[in-house]
Amino acid sequence: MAYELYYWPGIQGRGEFVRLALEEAGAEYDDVARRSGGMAAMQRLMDASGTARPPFAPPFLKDGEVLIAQTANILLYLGRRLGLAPRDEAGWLWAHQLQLTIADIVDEAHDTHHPIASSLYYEDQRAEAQRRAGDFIARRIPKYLGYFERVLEHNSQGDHHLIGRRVNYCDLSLFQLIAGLRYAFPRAMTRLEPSFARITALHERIAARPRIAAYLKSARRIAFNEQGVFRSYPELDAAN
Ligand SMILES: N[C@@H](CCC(=O)N[C@@H](CS)C(=O)NCC(=O)O)C(=O)O
Repeated sequence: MAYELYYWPGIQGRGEFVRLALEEAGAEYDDVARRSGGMAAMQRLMDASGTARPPFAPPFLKDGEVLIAQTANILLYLGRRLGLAPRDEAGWLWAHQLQLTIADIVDEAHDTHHPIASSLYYEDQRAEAQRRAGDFIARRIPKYLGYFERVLEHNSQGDHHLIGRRVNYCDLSLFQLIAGLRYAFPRAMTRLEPSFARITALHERIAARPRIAAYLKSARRIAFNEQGVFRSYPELDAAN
C-alpha cells in the first residue's frame, strides 16, 4: 500500500524533507493534498473530533492505520523502513538528533521573514525581519553549518555521510537545507560556503544520486517560491 503524505500543495516547505526520503527509496506514495479533494481530506485528518491522534500541522504521513506528524518523527518512522537510517538504537537516536537540529535551523530560517508572527504579512514585519536575517547570516548559519561540517569530519566511517557509510535521511535533509539557504540567501551562501567544503560536497553528491536527480528534474519537485519556508527577499540577503 502506498504511503500517504499530507502537505500543503504548491510549496516544498517541511514536506520536502519527507518527499526526498520517499523519492530516494523509490517508495510508492500519494502526495494527497496535490490532487483533487486532497485538501479536504487533509483538513478532515487534522480535525481533532474525527481523529484519535490528530496532527497539529502538516506535514503528516499515513501508513495504513498509522498516522504520524512532525517532520523529524515521520523520518524516524520512515528511516528504518526505507533503509535510510542506522538499525541500532544508538544510531537511530543519533539520526533523530541530527534531524531535530535541522528542524531547528529550518524554524530559524522561517523566522527571518516572519520574526514577529506567522499570521502577519512579511511587509508588516520588514524592519524586524531585516535585523533577524542579519543575525541569522552572521551567527546562526555559520554556527549550524560549522556543527554539521564537524559531524561529517568526525564520522569514523568517512566524511561522505553524516552517519555511517550509507546514505541516510539526514544526508538528504542537509542537502535540502543547503538548497533552501542558497535560494533564500545566495550572496551570503556564496561567501560562507567555502568554509564548509564537506557540506558542499555532500550536497553535490546527493543531487547526483540517480533517483534524486530524476526527482529534481520532475514536475513532482515544486520550485522554491515566496510562500514556503525558504523565501527569496534580496533585502534580507543583503542585510549583512
Ligand atoms: N515542528 C513541525 C512544524 C510543522 C509546521 O510548522 N507546519 C507548517 C507548514 S510547514 C504549518 O502548516 N503550520 C501551521 C501552524 O503552525 O499553525 C514539523 O517540523 O513538522
